Amino acid sequence: MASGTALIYDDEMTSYKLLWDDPECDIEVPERLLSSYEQLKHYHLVERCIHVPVREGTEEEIMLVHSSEYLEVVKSTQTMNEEELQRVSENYDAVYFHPNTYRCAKLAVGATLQLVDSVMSGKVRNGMALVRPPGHHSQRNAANGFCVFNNVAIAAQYAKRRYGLQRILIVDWDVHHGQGIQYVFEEDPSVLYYSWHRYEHQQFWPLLRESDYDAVGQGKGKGFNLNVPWNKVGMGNSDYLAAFFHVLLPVAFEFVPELILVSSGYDSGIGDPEGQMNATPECFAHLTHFLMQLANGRLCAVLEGGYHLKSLSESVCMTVKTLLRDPLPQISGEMAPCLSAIESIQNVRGAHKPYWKCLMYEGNCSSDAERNNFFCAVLGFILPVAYSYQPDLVIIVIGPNRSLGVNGISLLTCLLQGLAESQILVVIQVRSVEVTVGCQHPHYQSLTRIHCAGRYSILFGQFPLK
Ligand code: X5A
Ligand code: ZN
Repeated sequence: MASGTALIYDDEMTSYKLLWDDPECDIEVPERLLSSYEQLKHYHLVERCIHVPVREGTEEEIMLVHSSEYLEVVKSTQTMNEEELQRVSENYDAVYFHPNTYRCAKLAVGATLQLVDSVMSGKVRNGMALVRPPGHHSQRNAANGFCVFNNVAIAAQYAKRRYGLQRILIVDWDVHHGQGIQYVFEEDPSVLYYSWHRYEHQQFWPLLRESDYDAVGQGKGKGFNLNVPWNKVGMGNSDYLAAFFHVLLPVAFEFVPELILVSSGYDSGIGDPEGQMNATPECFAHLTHFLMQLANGRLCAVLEGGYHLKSLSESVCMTVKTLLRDPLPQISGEMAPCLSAIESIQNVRGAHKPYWKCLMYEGNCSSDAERNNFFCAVLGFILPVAYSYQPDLVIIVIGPNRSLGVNGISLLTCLLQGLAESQILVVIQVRSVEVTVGCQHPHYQSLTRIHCAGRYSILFGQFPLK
């Protein structure tokens, strides 16, 4: 299996900026990329990644999502003067154009496709593309919300065509609703789109009715659009984890994606002026870690928003560090989700009940297959309890009458690896399943078996399970 993490960045994507006064757009600055890359260098993460060069996306690739008419409009901005640029920008909501915008937008598409190719060809296991302009708001015929071409939507269409993929998961953890992505895949059951977003009962930009939890997809795509609208600001680590445990992860494990694209915006992080949320950079490590357990680890993170330079760059580092499989940092703070978050989560689960087995039998797991039972217990109970307890050590005991196979034990252990800074101890019945377990603790690293008592032995060793 492929190993290694791709990092895609080119400073040419810092070559455009806002040229006039516009208080709505002035947060989208070149320093967003520069400071993220600087911070990656600071933590020596750049040198641990595999550098993949950017390229321009071709017109054909851009037209996987956009119309030729719109492409021509964007192209025409290359040679415009400031006054003309301002006039084109006014045709769209929260957008500015610069003479270099078109070139950078093509590079952002190309960078994203280079990342998909690196992962799909097996050159790397996963990776991140640091791009500007972002993409998830842009639409077939329109730029929107700082976005020009829909990098992630184009990447999903491209991956379907080029690699014949049948199931792609898009996780949009940016604080805004990626309505552009929703529109492209609304009727498409081969792309599962998940977005959480500041909503405030439709009082927050982009102020759309269709960002609510009841937009579940249309036609054949019913059930493949998951919106978690946040109706209050101040959502934090526990709210985001609860949305993962109770909405995204159960559905994603049932969906069985072949590739994950992350619309990786960090305006959902603490300090961001747009989001007004509280999730700390460590939270993004855990979100990344959970997604890495799907699609054979094939994950492409593509930058979207993020406007607090420090919060943004620390969160980018957490994401890349996790992709590189470093031990996870402990997650801090109150671990109970707030009432408003619980309400949103219950609403999405209710709206999606008809489409997903994992949501069908609430509180009654016994009626379906073993597999469903297992996810039900792990995501609905074990992980939430474990995360709220914040242990220093995790001990997994597997009893004699279990129905779990080695894959289940392996997944359970992987999902619990975000706890106790990856110090995990597995107690397992002798002679039933051969398991080796990883432990980052310096005392245990070299040990393979430290204790054998009665019917159980305690094993330590290299991770992951073989
Ligand atoms: C990519 C992104 C936000 C636009 C906000 C406009 N766009 N008020 O975060
Ligand atoms: Zn955003």
